[in-house]
Amino acid sequence: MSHTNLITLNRWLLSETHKDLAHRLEMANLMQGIQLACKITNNAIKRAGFEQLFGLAGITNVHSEDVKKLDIIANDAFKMALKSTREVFCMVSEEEDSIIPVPEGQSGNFVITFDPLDGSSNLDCNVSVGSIFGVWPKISSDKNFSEKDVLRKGRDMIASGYALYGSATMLVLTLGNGVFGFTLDNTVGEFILTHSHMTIKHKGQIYSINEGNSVYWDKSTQNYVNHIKSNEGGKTPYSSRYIGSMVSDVHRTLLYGGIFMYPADSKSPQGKLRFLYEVAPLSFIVEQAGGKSSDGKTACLDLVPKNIHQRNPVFMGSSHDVSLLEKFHAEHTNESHSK
Ligand code: AHM
Ligand code: MG
Repeated sequence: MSHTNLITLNRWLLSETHKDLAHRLEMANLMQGIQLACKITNNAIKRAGFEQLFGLAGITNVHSEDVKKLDIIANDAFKMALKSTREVFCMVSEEEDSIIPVPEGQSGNFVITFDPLDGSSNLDCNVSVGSIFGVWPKISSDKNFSEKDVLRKGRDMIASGYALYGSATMLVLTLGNGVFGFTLDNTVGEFILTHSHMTIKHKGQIYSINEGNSVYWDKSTQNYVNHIKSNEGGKTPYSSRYIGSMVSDVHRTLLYGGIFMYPADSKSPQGKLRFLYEVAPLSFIVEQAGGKSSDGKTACLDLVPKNIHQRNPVFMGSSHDVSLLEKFHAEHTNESHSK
């Protein structure tokens, strides 16, 4: 083993000095649950070929998407590992129709939203996928949760992060005080701090969007993408990279800079990605790394969802790139108003 600085995620959580001890203990305990769910999911993915875990489960979810066997394994792992921490008040999962209750006597102070296995269309061909989570403090003072505990601004989040099941397994996390990346060392079964204070470049050179949808895009998205691809005035055209797993595309954007986009278009008028467990948690990470995340006009963290599975258009990444995209959107809006 050749680590020079062995800080495990557990130790790092307990030494987060900007919070009081009680909060640190609650958060460390909650994160134990999240780490455990990520390790179970990681193992299931790595062993899927031997244990017939690839393929469909034969049911559809609330979004009318085909559910894969691994989606169910990951969802159960998150629900069980989180409930058993006794720190969770209620949960929202991409895979469940309604808010998930926690039995009385086992409930705690945090509201958790998660996408247990994001990018699952990529699973069967061995392309990187991930898990995403957001953490909010509960609002209801009594034992029963209500929608007001979950239909809230992204800015109310106190932690968020993702696990990336790639060539290495990583957990990237913010507690509102910067972004930190931990890599799973399989030899000891621990997430070890490998990426301190992750920051995103002010301007990148990569754009990431499903270009197959370009016939459905509005003029502002079309003009913006044409602009960054052009070599007018001697500028270097941006490179295109699109994995189709949001966690992987956002992780690359965080490390290399650029912009990740899933716009609204005439086929998906609200975009595709869901606010509570995809857009908001990753927007928190990107902002904490010094980048920007916007729906084209408003910072995503300032949006308030109307239902738990609400979708939102999203543009996130280097602040220069996202600001320029917003300019194209504003010009397009002004043009359509003046017609
Ligand atoms: P999923 O949570 O059901 O896997 O769907 C979300 C995924 C994102 O990871 C990714 O950015 C997007 O869907 C890709 O969608 P598309 O295939 O339309 O480009
Ligand atoms: Mg998803």
